[in-house]
Order: sequence, then structure tokens, then C-alpha cells
Amino acid sequence: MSLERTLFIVKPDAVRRNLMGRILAHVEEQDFRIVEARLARLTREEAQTFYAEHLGKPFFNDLVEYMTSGPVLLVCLEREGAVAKLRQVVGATDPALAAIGTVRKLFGESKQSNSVHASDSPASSEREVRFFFGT
Ligand code: FUP
Repeated sequence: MSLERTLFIVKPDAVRRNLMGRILAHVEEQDFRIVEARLARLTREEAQTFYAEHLGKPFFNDLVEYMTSGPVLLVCLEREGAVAKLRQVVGATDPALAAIGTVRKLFGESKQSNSVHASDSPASSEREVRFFFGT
């Protein structure tokens, strides 16, 4: 396995409920190193571009609304095999279906308010890290 970087986002529902620290501690315990981090309020345009693959889906407008509803924590994480490992640690999109012990099972409220984002492939992680951190 090689050293990889991936994009992690603590979403508005989790920031609102003061879960940032606990969620970051959880990923750090899994040997992820925080390479960059920034609290941000996403613009509509940023949220639309970030989730462009979902454009036209029934949940798209609500997703953009939700992602711009409050601050998010943008994080670039690094470790061996980071992309696949972080997806495991984060769990399934719907917290009700996520495995026990995953971040979304522990903290997620619903399919939309699922507390965190993790890049889904090496190609996505490259695009997403560049989009928010320009590296
Ligand atoms: P994930 O890769 O697990 O974040 O999931 P997707 O890329 O499929 O979806 C991105 C985000 O869209 C999810 F985190 C939440 C939202 N979403 C919904 O609100 N409803 C759906 O039916 C599917 C996704």
C-alpha cells in the first residue's frame, strides 16, 4: 500500500452539534495524519461543483442547501491506503445501514445529515483535495 491523501469533510450537522473534536480524534486514532484543515462556509457554487456528479438527482437541491447551511471543516488526511481506509472508517451513506463503530453509525442523523464526507476513489480524492486546498 502506498501513502495517499484523501478529502474528509465534517459536515454542517456535526459541526452544529459540537462533534468536530470527537470525529477528528476518531480518524486520528486510525493513524490518519491531518495534513491541512480549514473551517469554511461553502458557497452555493462550491457545493454544486463539489457534488456535480449528483446534478439532476432528486436530492441534489436539498443536498446543496444542507451543505451551505452552516460551517464545514475541510480536512486533507494522509496515511497508507488512505482512500479505501477512510471509506471503511466513515461507513455507508445511510447511517441506519452503516456498520457498527463507523463515524456515520456513531454520529449520523439521516442519509442527508450523515455527518461526514470521504472521497470515494483515488481520482475523486485528487480532484477534491485540489478543489479545496489547491495542492
Ligand atoms: P457518499 O459517497 O457515501 O458520501 O454518498 P454519495 O456520493 O452517494 O452521496 C453524497 C451525499 O448525497 C451523501 F453524503 C448524502 C446525499 N444523499 C442524499 O441526501 N440522498 C440520497 O439518496 C443519496 C445521497
